[in-house]
Amino acid sequence: MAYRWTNDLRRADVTPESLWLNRRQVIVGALGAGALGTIASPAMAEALKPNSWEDITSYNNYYEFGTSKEDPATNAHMLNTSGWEIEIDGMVDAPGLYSVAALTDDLTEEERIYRFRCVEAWAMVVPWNGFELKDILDKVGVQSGAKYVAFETALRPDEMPGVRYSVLDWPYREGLRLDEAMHPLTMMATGIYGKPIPNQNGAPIRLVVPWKYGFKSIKSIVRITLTDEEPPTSWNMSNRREYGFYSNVNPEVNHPRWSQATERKIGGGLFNRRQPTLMFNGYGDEVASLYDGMDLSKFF
Ligand SMILES: Nc1nc2c(c(=O)[nH]1)N[C@H]1C(S)=C(S)[C@@H](COP(=O)(O)O)O[C@H]1N2
Ligand SMILES: [Mo]
Repeated sequence: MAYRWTNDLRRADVTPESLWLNRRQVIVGALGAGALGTIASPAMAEALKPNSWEDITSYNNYYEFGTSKEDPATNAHMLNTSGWEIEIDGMVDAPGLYSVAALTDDLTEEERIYRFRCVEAWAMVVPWNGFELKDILDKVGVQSGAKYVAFETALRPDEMPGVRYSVLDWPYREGLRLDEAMHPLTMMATGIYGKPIPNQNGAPIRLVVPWKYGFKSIKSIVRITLTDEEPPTSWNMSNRREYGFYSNVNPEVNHPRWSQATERKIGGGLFNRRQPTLMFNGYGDEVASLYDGMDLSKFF
């Protein structure tokens, strides 16, 4: 991938005022050409406005702390994130146990405002702070035979009350194809709204892949493994009919129990309406080419 993605969606751009002026290209980039018809509507402005800190940190999915949306905010303080280390192994030149600081110290932290879409058909807009995953992987040297990246969340029964229930096969595991992992949109986030990322959102470091359903964005990562085989992932292991490896946001492929055609943004004000879900969550211009020639109803 030769280019670095630049974030042109900034907080000031998503106020209704600036929308009506000249931020057409921002909207096109964020929502796709299909949205042009409704560009100057308050509903569109609402759909692009970052969610409040309160929304982002009190309505979470982090099953290690319980399965209801309020559980992580109540329980995640139990996780001790000090001295956090990530094991990086498999097909890399420099495998080892790395502190977060060692992996990120010489990288420039960026803010990127991403739309986030959960498989349950709700959405948020989050201003993340963090780094491109690619910059971290480049540091350890990905070997030429590697084709996938596997991730694991910490598994600490003493600090995670939810893991005594076998709702998922712990530790929480996720994976990406190597080209997805190296894509400039793929981030390792360490902050939100310029503050350290709260525990319920995946402290101290979590993945963010904005064109995929939220569950791919694995939290509190302790292990990254480069491999030449598609790695097992927690949701696919728990229900392979409902959750595929790719899990790209796709309004045309429904989850067996929910339509994926529309979404509702969490919080929001007067103009918050159900919106059509966009292919690849609106990031199609950047990522559609990764899937050229693939049948996305088969590789869902
Ligand atoms: N370790 C871990 N990571 C996880 C989850 C989880 O249960 N455990 N839930 C996923 C799901 S389903 C979603 S929608 C997002 C939610 O991220 P947020 O709480 O920051 O909005 O985290 C994802 N990452
Ligand atoms: Mo989710």
